[in-house]
Amino acid sequence: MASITRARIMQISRMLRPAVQSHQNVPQVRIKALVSPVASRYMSSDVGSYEHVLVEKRGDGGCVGLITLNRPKALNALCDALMKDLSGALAALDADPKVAAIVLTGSEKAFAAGADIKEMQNKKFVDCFLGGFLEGWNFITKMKKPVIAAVNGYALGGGCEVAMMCDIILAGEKAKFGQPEIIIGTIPGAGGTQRLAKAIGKSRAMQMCLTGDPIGAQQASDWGLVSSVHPPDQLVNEAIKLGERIATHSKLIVAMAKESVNNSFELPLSEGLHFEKRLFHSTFATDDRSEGMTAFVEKRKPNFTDS
Ligand code: DAK
Repeated sequence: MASITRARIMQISRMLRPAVQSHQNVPQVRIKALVSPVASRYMSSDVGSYEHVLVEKRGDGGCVGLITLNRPKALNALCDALMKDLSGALAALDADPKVAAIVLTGSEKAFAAGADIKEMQNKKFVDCFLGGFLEGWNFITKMKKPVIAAVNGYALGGGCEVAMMCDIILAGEKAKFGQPEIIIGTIPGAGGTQRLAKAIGKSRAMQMCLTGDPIGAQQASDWGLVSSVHPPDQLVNEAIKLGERIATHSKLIVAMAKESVNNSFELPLSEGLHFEKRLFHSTFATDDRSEGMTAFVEKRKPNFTDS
């Protein structure tokens, strides 16, 4: 794989910015260049091998991409280099036509214990504000394909926020979700006061952010933060099975459904409903909508072509 320098990524990104802004179609092979200039600082130049994440393809025909955060000595603390690796791995799997869903996991002890406190320790306000410190983590939410977080162990601070940027969260029985930033004199900065409040409600989010105390997997399930809880050693397989189930559908229509659900967090209800209706109408311009309904009527399995 030819290596691409950061300067080259920035150059391509600048060249494409007008096209992106005017919503023109840009081929998927240029996916790296579609990432915003801020996010591009996290881009890896090599889509195949990484220092801090492991990438595999699992499931039927390799239809599920599996990314394992792999910085065990630091409990997968999300240092800048790890986030850069994660961005590269996600972008590569999102662009891979064989992959229908992506599972993101860590170790049994830690999904991720937060942003790297040692990298933050000596920062000053001016470094953070003018340097755009930790900006660009949102790249996780820009994936077209569903991203499933399989959380074992600690998901704290930025770790909990990364899990919440995913589309679905499955938890191992010993998972711990928390926003402990208050304990180290700061507040969540990547969705811990926003996505968490939307997921579990104001009172519970307030309690977690103001005490810094974590909640267990069952509590997270009862509060609606996670979809289901599994024995730790079966968690990743369960997530892959879920990815395989999604992979039986049209990738194109799955991407539309994902976009529409995600827009429910961004838009007022009337606009969200309008957006949903327009996307629903749009499915009638696809071969897969036609194939799906025809297959139902003919009592056979659909043969989707993602078109
Ligand atoms: N950063 C750096 N190193 C960490 C770490 C972290 N978050 N968490 C753990 N480690 C390291 C420890 O320093 C230790 O390293 P050594 O001392 O061995 O070199 C090693 O991992 C093992 O940790 P412990 O010895 O502490 O292990 P224990 O089992 O005793 O305790 C623990 C596990 C998870 C309870 C504990 O490590 C802990 O409390 N960790 C810190 C959790 C935390 O406070 N997390 C929140 C960090 S603040 C933003 C994006 C993101 C963020 C902000 C803005 N923007 C987009 C603007 C996020 C902020 C945060 O996440």
